[in-house]
Amino acid sequence: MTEPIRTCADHGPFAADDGRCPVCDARGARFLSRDRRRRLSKFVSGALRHFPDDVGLEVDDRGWTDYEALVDAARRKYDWAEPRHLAAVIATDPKGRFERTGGGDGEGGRVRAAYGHSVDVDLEPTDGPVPDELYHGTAPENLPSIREAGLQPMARQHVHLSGTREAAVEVGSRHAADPIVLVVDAAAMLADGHRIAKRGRETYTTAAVPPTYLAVPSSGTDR
Ligand code: HQG
Repeated sequence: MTEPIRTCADHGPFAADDGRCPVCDARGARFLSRDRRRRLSKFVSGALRHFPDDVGLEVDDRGWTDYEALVDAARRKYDWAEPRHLAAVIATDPKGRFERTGGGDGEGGRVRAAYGHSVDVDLEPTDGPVPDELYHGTAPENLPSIREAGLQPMARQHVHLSGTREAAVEVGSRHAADPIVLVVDAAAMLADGHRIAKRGRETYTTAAVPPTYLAVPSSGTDR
């Protein structure tokens, strides 16, 4: 569940379920409601991953866009959106969805989505450690096709995998009330020369997962 963003006088914006600054434990002041945080985050994700052109952004081949241009685009969409709100949404994202370079609290620098793109970008490889086992949450109705073709990127550029079962259940529940978790033999994929990159805090991407690396339940109820 998305927490509202609060701000600490000494340590700036944070999101925590107890409303207390993770650094000094002071009670934070209200900064951005849960609903506005969710709306801004969805807008930024969509703009950077899927429809930069539609909102007047230019994304380079590494996925970066001008931070100020993103602020302008957000303000065109939501008249209440201030630069400091956008900065806080980016900085406190729980999944590390966004990367920002340069610039400070409200201004300057560049920003990109760490993963999830459907637009054609070429993110540099990462050398973060990859666990031996990864997970993918999906809808039961996708199983026959996944058994046949493996995991395909579908509308995105890459297949997205999770580091934990719990995270995969959450991803899958975007697609179905009764999601299925598939186990991916990441160690075998790497040993065979497939590339897997860690992106954001808990997401791993790869070009595709052939069926041989997948443990797929035999039916939707067999979990
Ligand atoms: C399925 C979120 C039939 C696949 C998440 C999934 C993730 C197949 C759907 C990120 C298939 C695509 C991406 C095949 C794959 N036959 N169905 N051969 N291969 N599929 O939304 O992984 O919160 O594009 O199982 O956390 O659900 O937005 O991918 O159900 O990291 O930051 O096709 O988005 O991140 O759906 O989610 P999606 P996803 P954020």
